This record gives sequence, C-alpha cells and structure tokens, in this order.
Amino acid sequence: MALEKARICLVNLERNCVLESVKSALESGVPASEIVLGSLSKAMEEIGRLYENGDYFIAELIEAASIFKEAMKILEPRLKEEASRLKTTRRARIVIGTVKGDVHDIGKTLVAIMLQAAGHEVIDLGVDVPAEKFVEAVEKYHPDIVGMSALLTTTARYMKTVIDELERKGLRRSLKIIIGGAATTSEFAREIGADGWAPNAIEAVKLVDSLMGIRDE
Ligand code: B1M
Repeated sequence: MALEKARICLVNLERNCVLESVKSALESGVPASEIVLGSLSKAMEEIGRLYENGDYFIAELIEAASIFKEAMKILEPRLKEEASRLKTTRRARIVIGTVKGDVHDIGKTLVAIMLQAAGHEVIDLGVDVPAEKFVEAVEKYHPDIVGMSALLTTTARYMKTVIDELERKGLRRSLKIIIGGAATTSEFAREIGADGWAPNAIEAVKLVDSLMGIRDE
C-alpha cells in the first residue's frame, strides 16, 4: 500500500507524500531495496515517459531527482544494512562513473552505495567522466573492476571509447569491466566487449561477486 503510494506521489512530484510513504513502508517492514527498485525507480521510469510525451519538462525531471535523493537519505542506512547481508568474502576495488556527456547520477550512486555496503571498495569518479579520467584512475588505484553507467543512448556508445582507451594503454587485461544504466542491455555489453551488465543495483552486487569468484551460500 505504502509502496504504491510512494510511486504515485513521486510521479505527481508530491515531496512530503513520498517521504511519508517511504517512512511508513519502512516501518511496516518493507525492505529498502524493494522501495527503491519496486516503487521509486518505477516512478522515475513513468516520469521519463511523461517527459517523452511532452507532459513533463526538464523542471519536473529535476524536481523528481531532488525528491528521489531526499528519499534516499531516509533509505540509505537500511539499504546498507540489506546490502551488507549480500556477504562478500573477496573484496573488490571498483572504479565507477557515469560516462562523458551524461550527468545522470542517481542509479550510479545507488550502485556505488550497495557495492560499498556489500564490502567492496568503491572509488566514485562522479558524472560526465571522460576516458582519460577512467584511465588515470585505473593507473592510480589498480582496481579489479571498472563500472560505467549511461542513461542516454548517445552516451552509452562512449563506453566503447573508454574500453578502447583502456586497451590501448595496455590496462584492459588486468580488469573486468561492467556496465549498466537505462540506455544499456546485456547484448550491448557483449557488443562493446564489457565483461558484464546488470539491470539494477542488487544485480550489480551479484555480478561483481560472480566476477570475483564469490558464491552466495
Ligand atoms: Co534525463 N533522460 N535527461 N534527466 N532522465 C532519461 C534517461 C530519459 C530516458 C527520459 C525519457 O526521455 N524517457 C531520456 C534519455 C533518452 C535516451 O537517450 N534514450 C533523458 C533525456 C533525453 C535527458 C536530457 C537529454 C534532456 C534534455 O536536456 N533535453 C538531459 C541529458 C543531460 C545529460 O546527461 N547530459 C537529461 C537530464 C536529466 C536531469 C538532469 C534533469 C535528471 C537527472 C538528475 C540526476 O541524475 N541527478 C534526469 C532524470 C531524472 C531522468 C529520468 C526521468 C530518471 C533517471 C533516474 O534517476 N532513474 C530518466 C528516465 C528513465 O530512466 N527511464 C531520464 C532512477 C535510477 C534509480 O535508475 O539510473 O536507470 P537508473 O539506474 C538503475 C539501473 O539502470 C542500474 O541500476 C540502477 C539502480 O537500480 N544501473 C547500473 C545504473 N547504472 C549502473 C551501472 C552498473 C550497473 C547497473 O554497473 C556499473
């Protein structure tokens, strides 16, 4: 009930209603991950459709993102608790960022939070990250994994540029590359030579664990 209410309120950009519904869903024992993935993320998809149809404009997208981020402040401690149960025996070091030309950061940050809570070390390069910055980070931190996020069809192609650049510098072989974001698919991941793709933050944690050879018991 509270889940559905949170979704509808976010679509209607009713901030207080979203925050209250999120609190009440948590109080009634709904997992934070279900609130984020099952309710708030669905609302964002609907908001995207409203934008596409010309019913919402950029101002509404900005407001929706701001409400989502405020809700995340309430949800983050519980999300971390939940993700810490996805136990990790082999800690990965992961460099993550939203690729050049793209400023969408909500999904990427959510993935980073969950990975960290699951016990991995995350270096978050932020948004609008050019290939050179990924290369620099790989040279500096020697991560096990590089994660890229893209929400725009136009910026998703840039992931290939990053992979090519890492290859050109001789850094690709020691690395696993994972990608995600609304503009990507598992086929696309294969096509550009990434090692894995995840549809959401929980699957991203599982993907990292499987790439690191960790099994869930
Ligand atoms: Co923009 N936007 N936006 N936007 N925006 C989309 C993505 C869009 C699909 C809306 C639409 O038209 N239906 C559309 C892209 C169309 C396309 O290219 N196919 C779009 C557009 C067009 C644009 C602009 C170009 C609009 C304009 O200016 N004319 C512009 C681009 C700016 C830029 O980046 N250069 C723009 C701007 C913005 C805002 C800044 C206003 C705002 C973002 C604010 C912010 O992030 N701080 C915004 C928003 C909010 C959206 C929608 C509505 C919501 C995105 C979101 O936060 N979702 C979005 C609609 C949609 O996605 N359907 C849309 C919630 C979030 C939890 O989900 O990010 O998908 P998501 O992350 C998920 C998974 O994808 C996955 O796990 C996450 C958590 O479960 N995942 C990974 C993500 N990264 C991963 C990485 C991994 C693994 C999994 O491994 C490394």
